Amino acid sequence: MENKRIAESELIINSRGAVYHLDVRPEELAHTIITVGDPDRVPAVSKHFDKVEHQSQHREFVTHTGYIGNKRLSVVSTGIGTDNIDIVLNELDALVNIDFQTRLVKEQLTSLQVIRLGTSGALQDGIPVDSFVVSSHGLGLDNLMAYYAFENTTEEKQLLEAFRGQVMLQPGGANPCLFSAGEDLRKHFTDGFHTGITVTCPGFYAPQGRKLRGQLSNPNLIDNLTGFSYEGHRITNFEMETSAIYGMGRVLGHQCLSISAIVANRIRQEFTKDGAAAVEALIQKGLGIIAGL
Ligand code: R1P
Ligand code: URA
Repeated sequence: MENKRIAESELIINSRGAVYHLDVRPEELAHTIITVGDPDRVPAVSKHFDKVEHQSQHREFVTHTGYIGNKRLSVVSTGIGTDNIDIVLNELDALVNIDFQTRLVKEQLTSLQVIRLGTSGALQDGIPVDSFVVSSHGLGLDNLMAYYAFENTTEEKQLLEAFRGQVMLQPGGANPCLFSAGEDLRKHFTDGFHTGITVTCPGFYAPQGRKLRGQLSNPNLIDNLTGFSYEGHRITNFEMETSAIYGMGRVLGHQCLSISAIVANRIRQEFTKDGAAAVEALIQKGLGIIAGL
């Protein structure tokens, strides 16, 4: 493919030489990156660093870069939703794979490690609040990935076909997509984690089967998702970013993993008594593994 200069309108670099939305310069980013939804969770992660060498904030995107021992890490907040993941993953990729001087894609590409430490709602009775789930796959009920060209593996195609056969979505609704986790990362996160397919939704209320005053177009959504089963795979949880992180990782060539603290169990209709403690426990357990990667 021709390596064409990327115009100023397509990749926006500010007066500091930093990528527009994140306000981060290439040298300010580590190659192992923790993403969190909540900007306030960035200092909750970086307080465990031995040293913080960079801090920036623009809109909901807060970045801290530093070290645990010799391991250089960045923690970046994404805000909520897959539309934000489109921005964050493209800009993280640009920071390592596009030369900001020439605006050309680099000859030698870098594959980042991207690990989401988030919160989520469980869809199985046996996954209690305050436990942790590693997403074996992200199944998107939004439409971000419809805008990108990508290849699915045979296993992903089989899972998607089984999902389409078993789970009735409302007519004219989502065209589901599915991507697996980065296997090189996932193999490190087994002990003390539940594992399963994570459904990524384009909203928190009706898109996750929550009914307050608005009537649901698909009242059976939760039952259908909980009952899904294919060759030992089941759907474990709901949240709002994982499928886009995995999908963009596939498109751009990065290793991605999503891990969630379960703050709600939708089957038991229970909510954690201390969400901050659940997230802090996930951060500590996650960093213990990530620092050794
Ligand atoms: C909704 O409350 C938010 O919480 C979950 C969802 O994915 C969504 O972003 O993750 P975070 O706690 O990481 O933001
Ligand atoms: N985040 C979500 O998106 N859903 C939940 O139920 C809990 C956290």
